[in-house]
Amino acid sequence: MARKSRKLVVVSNRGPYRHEASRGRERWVRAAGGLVAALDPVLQRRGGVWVSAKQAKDFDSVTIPAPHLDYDLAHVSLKRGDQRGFYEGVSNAVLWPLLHGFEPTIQVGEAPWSSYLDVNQQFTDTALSTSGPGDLFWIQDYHLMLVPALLRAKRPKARIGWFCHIPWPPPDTFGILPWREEILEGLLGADVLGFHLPEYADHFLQCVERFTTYPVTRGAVDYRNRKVTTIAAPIGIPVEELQALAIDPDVLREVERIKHTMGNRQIILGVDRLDYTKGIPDRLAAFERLLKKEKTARARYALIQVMVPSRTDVKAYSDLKDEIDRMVGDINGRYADTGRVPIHYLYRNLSQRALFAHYRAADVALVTPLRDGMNLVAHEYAAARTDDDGVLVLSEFAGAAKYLKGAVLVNPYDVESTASAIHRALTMRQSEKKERMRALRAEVMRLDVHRWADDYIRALEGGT
Ligand code: GDG
Repeated sequence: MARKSRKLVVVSNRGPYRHEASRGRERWVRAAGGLVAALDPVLQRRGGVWVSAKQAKDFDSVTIPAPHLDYDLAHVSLKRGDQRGFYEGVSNAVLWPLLHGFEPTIQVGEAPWSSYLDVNQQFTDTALSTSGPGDLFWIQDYHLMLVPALLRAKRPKARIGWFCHIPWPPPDTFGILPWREEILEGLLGADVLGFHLPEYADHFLQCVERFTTYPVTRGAVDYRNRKVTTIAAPIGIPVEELQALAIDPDVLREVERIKHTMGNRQIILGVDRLDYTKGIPDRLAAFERLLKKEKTARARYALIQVMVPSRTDVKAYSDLKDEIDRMVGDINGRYADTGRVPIHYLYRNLSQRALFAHYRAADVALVTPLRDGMNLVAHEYAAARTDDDGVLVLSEFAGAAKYLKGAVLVNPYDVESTASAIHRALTMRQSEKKERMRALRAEVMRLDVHRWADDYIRALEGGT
């Protein structure tokens, strides 16, 4: 594919790959998580540079040409104290729960706001040093909400975009933030602000109306002689590539192995980063409810829960891990038989091949977050099911629920009805399953990540 003339500069806290060198051997590790899953294939196709925080001690803060990548990596070296304050103290302890609407979890009191300012400045400096006039900046997510205005101060004519991978809450929730005006000013340095849902973009504009004096008209803000446009741009996955993976002969062999291991039980699958927004305890409670009310369930159904370690230094996350460990132990203790446990709990990062084998082996995928910007696991499950089999049980509070019409929608807070929905999915007629999965797959194809990126970049280039 022909490369566009304007270089794309993606800026995000977490980079796509980690470089590891030990005992003379080198390797690059790809980070798990929705942002990387979406943007890596886009940059592989289009080229450009990805600016992110240095993840390992042996990185230098210079652009590293990575020979097997079709784009460059540039790194920001953060001091340990800045990293803690910015990442753990502000981004994860305040902004993440705030933007997801988890108000009681927000720890705003002692939050080191100055680290957030400093780190956003450092990202800006690196982005400037790896780019030239005319390049396109695409800033990602809630860690870097001041970067658009900081870039604008140095490159007044640049085209700058920002994308919000998580929800944006209504003004009453956003207004909790002591730095609400600073954040809005930071974002208004951009030309285009992207959100997964029209609803999140509307909430953002309501916040601008409530907390600033800038006029808002038809999806845009009149900001100091510039127009800042908001767009709904639902993210997707690289469908073609992932479908091919799902039917790779090695993956299909692994599918058979998984099914064989689980005996004749139907498989229910959950795949999440460890996070309180993902609703894992509520999901376990719903599965337990099913085991309790359906007498034959323990002989017929098994849950495989894959949970990727995440933010393990943050207390809310280690507490959640303890809670989930206890619940799994408790449910397995009560419902296991010798040689057969109801919950298979994998606390680790699986290879993408193993992950897709699990999608393909699962009769039902449970994607039941309490709140989620989009949720790409839902998309991936549908992409893996080239056989039109399997049922997706999806929370109505995931952004994906607004688009993926073939799913069985649930309210994850309602344990009883979630248990019934799981049972319904497990016992659904083949014809209904096929019809739903076809609808789901058509929608996932429509939302392909390359189309998401093309649409966004077109909007970003639009103003020149
Ligand atoms: C944020 C928003 C939004 C998971 N386990 C393994 C593994 N994964 C990969 C999945 C998927 C990704 O991680 C998770 O993506 P999600 O979208 O579900 O969630 P977040 O990480 O919270 O992402 C979210 C997203 O940004 C994009 O805008 O959809 O709402 O919260 O791709 O496959 N990958 C591998 N092994 C695992 O065990 N290899």
